[in-house]
Amino acid sequence: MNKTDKIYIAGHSGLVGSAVVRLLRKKGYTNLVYQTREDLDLTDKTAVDHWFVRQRPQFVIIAAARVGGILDNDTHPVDFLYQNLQIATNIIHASHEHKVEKLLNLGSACIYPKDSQQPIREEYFMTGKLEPTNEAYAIAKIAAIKLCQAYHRQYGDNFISAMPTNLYGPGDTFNDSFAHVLPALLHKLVVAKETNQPFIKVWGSGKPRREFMFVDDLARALLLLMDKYNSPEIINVGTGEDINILDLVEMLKTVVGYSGEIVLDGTKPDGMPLRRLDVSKLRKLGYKHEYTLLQGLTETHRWYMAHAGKAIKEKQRA
Ligand code: GFB
Repeated sequence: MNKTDKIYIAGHSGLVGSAVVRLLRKKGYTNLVYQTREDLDLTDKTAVDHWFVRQRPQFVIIAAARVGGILDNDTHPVDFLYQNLQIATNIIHASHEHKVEKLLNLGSACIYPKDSQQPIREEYFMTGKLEPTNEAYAIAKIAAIKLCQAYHRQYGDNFISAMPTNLYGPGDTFNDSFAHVLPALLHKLVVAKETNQPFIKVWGSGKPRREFMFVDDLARALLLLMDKYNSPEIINVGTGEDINILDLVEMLKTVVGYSGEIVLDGTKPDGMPLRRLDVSKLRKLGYKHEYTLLQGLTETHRWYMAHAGKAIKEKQRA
């Protein structure tokens, strides 16, 4: 991509999209286009088509999706399946119709089978049953990957798909019930500290292992893929390092400065027992993440404290 090429970032205000926009701007890309949710409903095919007619982007990065943590996925399978299918099919089809030079489709590590051998290599895709708690989201992401591959096969379109691991960082959604584990726990710990609660609840057994990537590291990987990767085959994006949930809580307690107890809530699901990506394909392209988990957590905590004062005060009043 050249610095003046027109690049459309779908989902520019979310965790991933905002990191991509930050990095593109920092690198001097001047022709970025995006639209707020109020002004462009990505689940509306006609609206998406009109947007492409007007804007004619040369490059497209799909960071837009209906996302959420394990309970949100489990409780709202229709939203996760239907909305994500619509968003992906509308943007991918419009990108073909309007001759986009290259499209990057963002998948998810949850597309891999529940009982995948670790670390998870790209070729394990479609070789086994999915984790039920996030099956709806995974099916929508799998459909988007297959659609990109179909456009490549039938028309030669350069539509690539990256599979990121669990992401976190500035701009994430922080709340108790529907957020992903890392922002949910960060939020719970800060509130517990501010309100002198003696314990916080951690869902499930605390034993599942996850691989967490700081979102600015993801953005660097995505730009590298836009420059260097031109295959319809999926490619993993992660750190290659995982941690169990209880150890993550201990790190977060240190970062936040909370010394209360941890109580396990066994009524909540564990989800996939293990999930660590094999990132050797990405490494061969010359990529290595920069943030350690501790650095990423510290940075995310700093951002959260600067932005979440209102939420904490509301909690204190409740
Ligand atoms: O991040 P998370 O919500 O989803 O939860 P997944 C990861 C693990 O953390 C699970 C545990 O074992 C949870 O039981 N956990 C402990 C908690 N305490 C909490 C808490 O307070 N909140 C949350 N949310 N979890 C997601 C999918 O799966 O992975 C998405 O739901 C997406 O669709 C993403 O695919 C990559 O990591 O299990």
